[in-house]
Amino acid sequence: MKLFIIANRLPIKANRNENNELEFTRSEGGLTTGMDSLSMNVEKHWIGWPGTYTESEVEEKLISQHLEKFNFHPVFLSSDQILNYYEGYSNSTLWPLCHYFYTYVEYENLYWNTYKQVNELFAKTTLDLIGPDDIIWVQDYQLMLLPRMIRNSAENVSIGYFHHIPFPSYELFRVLPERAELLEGLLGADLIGFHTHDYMRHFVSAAERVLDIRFRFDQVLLNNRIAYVDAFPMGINFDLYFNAINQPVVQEKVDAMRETYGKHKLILSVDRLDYSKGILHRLRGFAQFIENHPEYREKVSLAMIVVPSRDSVDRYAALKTKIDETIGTINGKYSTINWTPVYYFYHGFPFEELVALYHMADIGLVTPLRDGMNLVAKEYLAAKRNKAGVLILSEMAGAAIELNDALIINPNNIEEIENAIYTALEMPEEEQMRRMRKMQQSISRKSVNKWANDFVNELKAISIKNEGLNTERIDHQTKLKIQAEYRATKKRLFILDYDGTLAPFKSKPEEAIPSSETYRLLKKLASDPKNKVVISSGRDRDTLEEWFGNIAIDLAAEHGACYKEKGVWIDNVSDEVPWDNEIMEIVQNFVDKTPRSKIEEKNTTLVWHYRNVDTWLASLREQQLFEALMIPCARLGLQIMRGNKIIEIKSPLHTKGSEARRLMATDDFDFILAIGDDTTDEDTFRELPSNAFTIKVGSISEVAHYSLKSQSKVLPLLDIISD
Ligand code: GDG
Repeated sequence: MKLFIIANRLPIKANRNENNELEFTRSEGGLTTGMDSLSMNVEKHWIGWPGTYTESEVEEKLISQHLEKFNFHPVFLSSDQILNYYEGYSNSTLWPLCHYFYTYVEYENLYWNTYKQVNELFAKTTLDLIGPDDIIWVQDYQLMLLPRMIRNSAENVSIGYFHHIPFPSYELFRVLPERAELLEGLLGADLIGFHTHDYMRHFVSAAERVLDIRFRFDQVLLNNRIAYVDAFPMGINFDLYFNAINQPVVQEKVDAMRETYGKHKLILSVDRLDYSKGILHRLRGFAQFIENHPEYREKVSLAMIVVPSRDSVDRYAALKTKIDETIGTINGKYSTINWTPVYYFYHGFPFEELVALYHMADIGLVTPLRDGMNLVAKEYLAAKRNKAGVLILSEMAGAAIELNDALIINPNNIEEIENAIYTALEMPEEEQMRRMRKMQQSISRKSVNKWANDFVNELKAISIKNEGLNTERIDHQTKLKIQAEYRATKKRLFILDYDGTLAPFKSKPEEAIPSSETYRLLKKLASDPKNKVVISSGRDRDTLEEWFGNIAIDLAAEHGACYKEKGVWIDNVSDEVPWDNEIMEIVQNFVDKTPRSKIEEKNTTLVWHYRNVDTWLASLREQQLFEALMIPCARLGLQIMRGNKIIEIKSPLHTKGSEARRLMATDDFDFILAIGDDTTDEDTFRELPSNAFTIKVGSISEVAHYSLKSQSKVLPLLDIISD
């Protein structure tokens, strides 16, 4: 078993140096640390872009050969692909949307087409490498289509996906023209992880509404595979930051910085250049603080590290200019001979210097307008070994859910930032230490190691569950076994459901007319005198008679309220409809207030159909209707049944189960086969003896012995076994 981690970038960068030789630089991000610490004994492989362009196949080969020694598998991309897939669809469409910067979203067909193309390239590389027992873990929004693409060619492989940025609410996500493809793409995974429960909730609601599927809390049944969603808040390598100050080189840096900054209090902020990080809000908050608190002038400075990122994208370049200007204005206005209010660094720092700054800073100021998690906040806390300090943290960062001993602010309120800086500066050291220790305890337990282990362990457990589901399907051996029994027996009973079984389930029931293949097969079965063939359906008598009246089979309409045997229709119940005006009015009222739902009146059953209703509204109305009907139906002794996108109100005297009982009593059958897709068919399965072949179509059932993956497999199955 191998673990494949698939991310946009490999944790290594290939480059040509001045002498035109290939050079490789490792980058040890949080993800690499998390993966390295997986407790399970598994061979790890990475798939991703190596960070360089090359047109030469020879060079590609050279790079691949070098990287493969470390189990790194490169996906080579052209500069156009990076422009349109990475800077384009990923960073100019998905990124602003997921961070609620709605007006920044760019819609370009070229972006989307390249995004699909690059995801396909990743899929191809992956499929060439993986075996059936391997685990695949896809990382982040650049590869949202990948889980489905892999699943399409490797049905049973175990796939996880983690979304590192926020998942927006449905109302926002729906604006994307490609929303359905993206959600479908993610649902190719067995486990979809987010940093917080809120993102998870948003994803579930978007998937339900866009794809018309229904989750049971954290899981959804898709084609005999259950996909799960869960929250895994990502942590950091706590020990690395906590122990850093013990390294002499870090201590030296701290001492040197002390010299530079004198006795000033130091506020620190660290981010990649991004509009989601609230950098301008932070500067305004700090400026307002020094304006309104002159007593702190010359006593506190803000050290702001901005790591260059995506600055070839116009919007980022514009942000950079604005930051430069704002800092210029603040420093121009408030600087003195002895004091610079804002120290600004537009470059990355080596780890030792960054951690020294974390350790030294009196305040960590983290003010994103939206942030999936924000690891800087956690790193700042971890670097404070026996050292006081206050974290000011935006409530819009995923980390705010865990770090409630920070000073939590809303970055859109500049006054809150100003006040929090004041509170932090005035906070007694004892209280600082108390809050710090509590948060350190929490982040040391929830490290990045735990994050990676939790995710992979859950993914493995899900794969085992999904494997279990798959083994219940009918394989070739089972088909032969049924066929052998068929041949060896003389009195056979077939109980066949119609909609979703003999015919595909249609949103408009009148469109589900029998195909010529259905007729051919029914006639084939009926032509053997040893067979008794019954279509047992919820449909009304007239429809069944119209479709099948001319074939020598039996029929049971409206769940057995009436049935046709040897060419004669027999009523099981009186002609009178069992419901009254009150019930009719209730259902009618629900039709009126639920767009796209409808009522169907059969002889003995009243049906409320909601197949075409928005999923969220449908589940609300279904529950409300169920409750509204309970008392009136109890008064009349009626049964309320939840079916496939319907609620039925009917007499409890006849069900598909009672019909099965009746059929069983008509002869001494030595071969029974029942097949159906709905919960009502489970009533049939329940009544049959244990040696009957009971087959559920489309999903797994606790009652049926076998399952078929889809309706399209039903007719071929019946054909084979009756040969
Ligand atoms: C995305 C999501 C989510 C920064 N400057 C320097 C430096 N860094 C390192 C930090 C930290 C990382 O970069 C930044 O991580 P964040 O989590 O703060 O933010 P994003 O880059 O936007 O990450 C985010 C994350 O994915 C994980 O899921 O938390 O919400 O947007 O580790 O230390 N490292 C060094 N020098 C620097 O100057 N050495």
